[in-house]
Amino acid sequence: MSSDTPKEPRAPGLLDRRRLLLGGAAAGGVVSSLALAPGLRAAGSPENLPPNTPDWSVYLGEGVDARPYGTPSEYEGDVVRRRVEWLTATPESSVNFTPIHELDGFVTPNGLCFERHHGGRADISPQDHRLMIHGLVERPLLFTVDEIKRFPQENRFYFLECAANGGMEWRGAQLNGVQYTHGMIHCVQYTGVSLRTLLAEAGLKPKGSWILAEGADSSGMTRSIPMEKALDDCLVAYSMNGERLRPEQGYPLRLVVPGWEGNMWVKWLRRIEVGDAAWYHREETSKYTDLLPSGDAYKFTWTMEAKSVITSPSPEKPVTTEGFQVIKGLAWSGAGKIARVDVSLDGGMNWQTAQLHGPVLPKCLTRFTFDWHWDGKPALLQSRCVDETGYVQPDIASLQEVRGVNSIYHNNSIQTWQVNPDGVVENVRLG
Ligand SMILES: Nc1nc2c(c(=O)[nH]1)N[C@H]1C(S)=C(S)[C@@H](COP(=O)(O)O)O[C@H]1N2
Ligand SMILES: [Mo]
Repeated sequence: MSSDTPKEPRAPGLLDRRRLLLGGAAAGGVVSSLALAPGLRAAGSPENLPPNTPDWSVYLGEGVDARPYGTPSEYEGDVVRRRVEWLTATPESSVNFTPIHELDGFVTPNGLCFERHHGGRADISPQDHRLMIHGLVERPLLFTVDEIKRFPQENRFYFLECAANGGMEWRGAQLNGVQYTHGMIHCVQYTGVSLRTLLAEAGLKPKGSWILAEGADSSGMTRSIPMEKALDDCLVAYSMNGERLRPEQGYPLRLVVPGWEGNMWVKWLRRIEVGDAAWYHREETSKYTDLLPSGDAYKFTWTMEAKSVITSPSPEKPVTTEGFQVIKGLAWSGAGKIARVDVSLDGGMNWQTAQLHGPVLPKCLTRFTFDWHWDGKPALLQSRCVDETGYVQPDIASLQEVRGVNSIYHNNSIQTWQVNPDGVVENVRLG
């Protein structure tokens, strides 16, 4: 037996609490001007804490008839989509953002999927909706929604990213929150019928080389898609995450164009016209273009190239204590699977490999984490992903070399978060 005097038992494990920062009254940390997470702000009611017995352990809860359709805990009320008021003139032709800093895993809950509408949300009765397929086909067809559901079914996970995600960040750090810099993205499991099956039903004529997809909303949005993609992996979807599409996401039918910019994923889909190359050039179509420094523009940039971001710590998720932290983030590529994610703690001088949390699926969000011991010193957090084609997520300087600073779309550059000694996290641009 040791003759040593017994020591104070040391708390085992990772979370040995050292200097508590934000929100810790005992900590002596600098209190940030940022809103604290609700859990930290509200100190809670001491009568609910051990050794006392809280009410919920004493009284019966509500019965199973109280909530026929469930909603999140009332204590998660901050986990909502948000919009930036000055960004667009009206809320009908606008966008809101997914709170990606609050989510785990890779699936976006249906009620939190960002919305992008050009003419507001259409609320469509499925009985009053039809999908027409016509143009260069043998048999023009008009489908009811129920008829679409009778076709062989596909179930696949995909991310959808608006090409404008990060568009405000081209010239410099703009929006101090990952919800706003990266939140025009969601990832759900779609159920639907392969577009190839529907086109075969109508009988494609050999000259058909494009499709034009049109929505039934007030913007009547149309997008042209090359036939090769239409016959590859596109879906006409009627469900997301197991339930019917939400009205915001195109109920009762939406086009799914895996890996390609969100604008092509026509919601409230009512018409698909098959055309040839000459037809395509006559047709008024909507597309996003990428302005180049020369004044020329890329007419077609379809694939959403590999991108990643650290979602916590982030401006909304400050570091609250020194010591062990899990850095969490998301990576995705419209070209396939994510192969690797690296994390830098010093603004890109040194990189270490993060852990990927499966399933790692093609054209899908991939969750990564990186274990970090924060010593309380300033840090510059970055993530950089590589996809299965070998494509490496670029830094903003390399993107600007090609695209200049007047672009809006397709900014997939590396994001930097600066962690200050008080734990506050800020969106910064290096260099
Ligand atoms: N009919 C129709 N489809 C549409 C749009 C629209 O305004 N009307 N917006 C497009 C754009 S720009 C994007 S980014 C995605 C957004 O999909 P979401 O609202 O499900 O996030 O839908 C696309 N499909
Ligand atoms: Mo978009």
